[in-house]
Amino acid sequence: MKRTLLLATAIAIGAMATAATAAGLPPLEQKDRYKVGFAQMESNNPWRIAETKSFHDTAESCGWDLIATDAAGSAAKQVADVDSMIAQGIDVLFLPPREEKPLIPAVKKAKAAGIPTFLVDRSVDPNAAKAGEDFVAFLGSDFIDQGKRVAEWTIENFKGDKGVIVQLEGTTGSSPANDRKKGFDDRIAEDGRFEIVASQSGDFARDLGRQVMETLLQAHPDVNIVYAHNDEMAIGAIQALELAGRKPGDDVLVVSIDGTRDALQAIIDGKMGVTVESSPFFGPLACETMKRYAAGETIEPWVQVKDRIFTADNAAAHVDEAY
Ligand code: GYE
Repeated sequence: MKRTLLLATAIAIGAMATAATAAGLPPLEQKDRYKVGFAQMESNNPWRIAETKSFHDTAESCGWDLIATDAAGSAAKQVADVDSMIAQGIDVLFLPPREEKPLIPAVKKAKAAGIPTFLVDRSVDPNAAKAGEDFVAFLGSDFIDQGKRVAEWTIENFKGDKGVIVQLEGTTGSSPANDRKKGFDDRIAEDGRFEIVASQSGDFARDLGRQVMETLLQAHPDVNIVYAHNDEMAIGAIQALELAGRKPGDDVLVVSIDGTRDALQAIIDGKMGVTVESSPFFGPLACETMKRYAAGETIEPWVQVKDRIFTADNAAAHVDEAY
C-alpha cells in the first residue's frame, strides 16, 4: 500500500515536472515553506501599501518566507530588486511590473534561473513576453472593462448637453493606463455628447494629479467631467478644482477607478460620482494560485479578478472596510 502510494506520488511528480517543462515553465516543488519574492514598484499611495500588506498578511498562513522590496517608483530599481531576489535563491516571484516593457528582461531572467513568476496587478507587453511561456500567469483585473464601465456610468449619469472631459492618465507605459484609456475612450466616443479635450499622465499619484489638473483647468476652463485612471489622481483633481473655486460633484463630475477609502468618502460627500473597484488584496489569490501550480495544475494565463462598482448607492456600506 505504502509502496504503491509512493510510486503513484513519484509518477505524479514526474508528470508535473514534464507538464511544466513541456510548457517551457520552471516547475514548483510542493513543500511546507517557500522563499517568496514580492518586488513592489512604489509605496506612495494607499493602494500599493494595501497590496504589500496583503502579501505580508498572507505570508505566515501560506508558508512564505517573504522578501519584499520597494522600487520607489523606478522601473530600473525594480529590475535590480528582481536581480537581487534571483541571487538570493527565491522559489517563486510575484511581480507587479511598473511599466509594460522595462521589466521583460527581469521576467525572462527569473525563468532562466528556474523561478516561476506570477505577474500581479499589472502585466507586460504581450508581444514580448507570454503567460504560460515566459511567466506562469497574470493575476489581475480587466482594465479595459474598468474604463468601459466608467464611461457607461458617465453616459448614464451625466446631466448636461455637452460633456467636456479631462482625462488624468496613469503611469505612462503601464498596462492599467493603456487599457483604462482604451476602454473609456472607445465607449465614450459612441456618444456624440462627449469630447475628451485633454488627456495627460498624472503617474497614478495624488499630488501630480493635482498639479496636472491645475494646468489643464487653465487651458480648459469649460471642463465639466474629470476621468482619472485611479482614485489618488481623482482626489488630487478635486483639490485643484476646489482651489479654483469649482464645485466637484456639482459643476464637475469626477469619475475614477480603485475604491480607496478617500474615494468612497468623496462619493459620500457628493464630490465624486463613481469609482470602479480594482482590488489590491492579492495575497490570498497569490497563495492559492501558487499552490495550484505546485500541485501540477496548468494555470489559466489570466487569473481574472472581478470588480465591483461604488456609487452613492453603496459607498457608505463599504467605506469602513476600504483601505
Ligand atoms: O489602480 C493604482 C496603482 O496596477 C491596478 O496601480 C494597479 C493600479 C491601481 O498604483 O492605484
